[in-house]
Amino acid sequence: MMNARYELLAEEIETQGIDVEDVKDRIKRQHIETPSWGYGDSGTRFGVFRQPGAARNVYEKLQDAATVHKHTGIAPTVALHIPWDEVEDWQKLSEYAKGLGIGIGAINPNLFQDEVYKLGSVCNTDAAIRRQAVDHILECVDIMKKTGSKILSIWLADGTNFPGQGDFRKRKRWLYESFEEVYKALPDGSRMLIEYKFFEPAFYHTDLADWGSAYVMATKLGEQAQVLIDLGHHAPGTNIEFIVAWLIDEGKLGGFHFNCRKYADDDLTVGSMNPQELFLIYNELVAAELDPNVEADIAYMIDQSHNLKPKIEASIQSVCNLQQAYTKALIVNRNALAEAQNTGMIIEAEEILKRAYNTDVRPLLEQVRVEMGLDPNPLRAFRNSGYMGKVRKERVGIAPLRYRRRRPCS
Ligand code: PSV
Ligand code: MN
Repeated sequence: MMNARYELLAEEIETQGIDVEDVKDRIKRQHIETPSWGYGDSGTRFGVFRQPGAARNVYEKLQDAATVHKHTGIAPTVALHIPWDEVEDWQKLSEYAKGLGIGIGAINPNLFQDEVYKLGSVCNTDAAIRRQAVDHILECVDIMKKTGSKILSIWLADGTNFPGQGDFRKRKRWLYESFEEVYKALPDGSRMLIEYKFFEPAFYHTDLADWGSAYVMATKLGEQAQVLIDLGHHAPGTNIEFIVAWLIDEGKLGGFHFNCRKYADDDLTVGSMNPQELFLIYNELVAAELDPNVEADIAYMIDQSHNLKPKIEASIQSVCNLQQAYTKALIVNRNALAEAQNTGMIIEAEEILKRAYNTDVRPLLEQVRVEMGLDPNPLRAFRNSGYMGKVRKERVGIAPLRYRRRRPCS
């Protein structure tokens, strides 16, 4: 079934020499991973707000992730955080995910909540604590083997709060030693993604502060180590799309944590406030994707905990925002852009990007969804499905502490 709005848009895209069928194929192959921690009750350090029907354990989180995939068609994996999502039988959990039509994605160790990590994990001055941290990451490597996950995604809370508190060079060497041990244990064909963040919970320095420090570690470790960009982990004004381009060019961009920041590491919906920045990031990603000389394998993951919005709806909305940004980047007239860049036509270059960004791609996305056998409006379809009413009745009682994210409440 074709609609007139789609046909008009397809024609406009084709007149720029862009193959609409190719654009649609790429949209259908987009893969966004949602995080298990986006489905359980969570909050900020000021409090946790409960949502009736929120997932109480990892099995229910998988059910919700599968529901997001069912309505969007492009969210077939879910990231786990250990020990929040720890189970006795990993085989059983993988089978359960498979039965729901999804897979287990990245495994995220937790090196920040245990009492012993107060003064750091792999950068702690105490060798026994560093050992405990490495053992925990190795346990996560083991979980990768049991679940078939190909990605170990590491973020450290390590850092210091006061000048003189730590020896930067010593800490760097401890960090590398620990990562090296983990790297050697990685299963074949898997990757270790190193996530940086320049603040919080440490505010004087963090040991992996920026893409440069993550890049140094990933380069020293080898091919299986790459950098992960979390959109919430940069200083205001940072040109993230430039970082994206550089890391891709060095073969070191391994993955994303999508979210949206206004001030700091906010869990806001990706693209909710700065959709143009998201488009410019995707513009670099698509430029690389279409370049036959670039080899990149990038894991696109969301890192958002929804405290105020209904969780599943917020996940569907986030996935759709990413789909929209990707689509707009796919319809950039790249030949014309290269020509404008090569001839110093600054206004033309900017207008070419704006033309794509300002295009209402919704008719194209609706057409793609229909071709994928989906409802053209995923959010509406979810709301009409009766899923929330059903789980609200089934999911009574509070999740045990270990399943909750951020500040646990009593
Ligand atoms: C830290 O702020 C972070 O971005 C890391 O990715 C963690 O794993 C995640 O949030 C969950 O707290
Ligand atoms: Mn993150």
